[in-house]
Amino acid sequence: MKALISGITGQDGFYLAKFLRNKGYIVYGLERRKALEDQSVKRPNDAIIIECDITNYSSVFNAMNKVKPDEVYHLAAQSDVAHSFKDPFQTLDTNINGTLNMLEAFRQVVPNSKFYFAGSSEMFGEVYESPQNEETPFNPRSPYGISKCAGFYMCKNYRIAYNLFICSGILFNHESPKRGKEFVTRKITDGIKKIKNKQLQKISLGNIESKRDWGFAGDYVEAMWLMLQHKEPDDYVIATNQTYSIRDFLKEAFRYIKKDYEDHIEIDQKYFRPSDVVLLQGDYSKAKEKLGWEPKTKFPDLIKMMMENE
Ligand code: NDP
Ligand code: GDR
Repeated sequence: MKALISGITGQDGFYLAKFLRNKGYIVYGLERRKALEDQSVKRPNDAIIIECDITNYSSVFNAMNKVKPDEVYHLAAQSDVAHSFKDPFQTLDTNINGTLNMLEAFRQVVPNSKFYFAGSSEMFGEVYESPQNEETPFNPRSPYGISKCAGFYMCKNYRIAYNLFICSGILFNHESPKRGKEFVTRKITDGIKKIKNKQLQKISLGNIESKRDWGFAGDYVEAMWLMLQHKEPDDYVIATNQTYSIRDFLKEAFRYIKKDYEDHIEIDQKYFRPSDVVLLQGDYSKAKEKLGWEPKTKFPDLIKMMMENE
């Protein structure tokens, strides 16, 4: 079996490539060109890399045609919600046109294969109900959330119109030691390491009252794969059904250096978003029932894993 992953250099690409290699897949990954080789890139060394920018259709078509994958995992995106307010144009271009390029190349080259799209709990935005499930209406609150809604509906339309095997995962926040430092959990664990090493006095943060449903990336990539093994293509919420504030995360993480978080953080307006998502909590019952998937890693275990890595 051949799998093609876009976004192989990201957190999920790392865990998914490892997971699929362990299942015996030949794994190909799309990577856009970088001027300088970045030593910190987390690319797994067991994937075959193809240079491709997903915003360029001919580049995506050529990659699809070269690999002719059995399964496509479309993870590449401008995934930083805060950044999406600063550069909505690039966010929409990458996340909407990039997804359309992937879908169209898939339809043209390997219409009998299977396609996974990385949807997001940010599509629920200002939530209409809690917990959120597959029936909860979307109400996005950022250019990023809007771009993921567009990708989600495009996938659904390709599935229905052309009878293709396309699934969207509506994944809630998932973290790991590989999480980018622009996201709040890794920013905190990295900051705590620096405080311990006396390289930093205080971590500057924005809204620490917002609540997220945090899981472990390693658990969530299995759900992506399971969706493509099911007999019918469908969309699934992947979450833990537990929600915690950033403040809860701070309290738990600071225990590892036996310090009070309140002495080591400062609130800076520059980290507040023009509009933020207040609360997310995902009901993963459908994934449990149809895919037999459940999260394995609990909130304190996730923080332990991230702190021990730091
Ligand atoms: P990351 O930000 O860690 O990785 C994003 C990946 O997309 C990187 O490999 C990046 O490459 C690549 N990429 C961005 N733009 C392009 C482009 N134009 N051409 C080719 N590649 C590009 O994200 P995650 O691994 O955390 O998330 C994976 C996917 O899941 C994303 O779509 C994200 O939006 C979505 N998601 C993530 C959740 C989470 O909590 N982690 C939750 C829900 C959805 P480069 O290294 O060059 O920047
Ligand atoms: P999110 O993750 O926006 O949920 O998107 P992020 O970690 O960026 O923010 C979570 C919450 O923390 C608040 N916050 C801060 N966030 C950041 N990044 N930096 C700070 O200093 C800070 N202070 C407070 C934010 O306001 C927010 O409320 C992630 C991404 O992986 C998306 O790609 C994915 O789709 C969603 O999760 C589900």
